[in-house]
Amino acid sequence: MDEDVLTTLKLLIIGESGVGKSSLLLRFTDDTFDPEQSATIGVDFKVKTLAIDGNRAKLAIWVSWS
Ligand SMILES: Nc1nc2c(ncn2[C@@H]2O[C@H](COP(=O)(O)OP(=O)(O)O)[C@@H](O)[C@H]2O)c(=O)[nH]1
Ligand SMILES: [Mg+2]
Repeated sequence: MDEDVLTTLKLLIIGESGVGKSSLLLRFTDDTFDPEQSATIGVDFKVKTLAIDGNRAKLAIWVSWS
């Protein structure tokens, strides 16, 4: 629930194409890896909420290229 969230942080993962940005994001948010994931279908945005010392922080994570 959003009212329980202490803060929302926006993160941007930047790097050259094919270095594993989308895979890193998918592993972090869903703990999965899809070896068939194509560049066009690749995940570019995910939200994950973490609990740290009893505080909930919402992470909004984008992927872009340099
Ligand atoms: N072996 C291996 N392949 C990976 C790993 N991470 C990503 N890949 C592969 O590297 C390619 C590029 O990954 P992708 O996440 O699409 O990179 P992006 O273009 O930076 O988003 C894909 O074929 C992935 O399956 C990894 O940790 N190990
Ligand atoms: Mg990608």
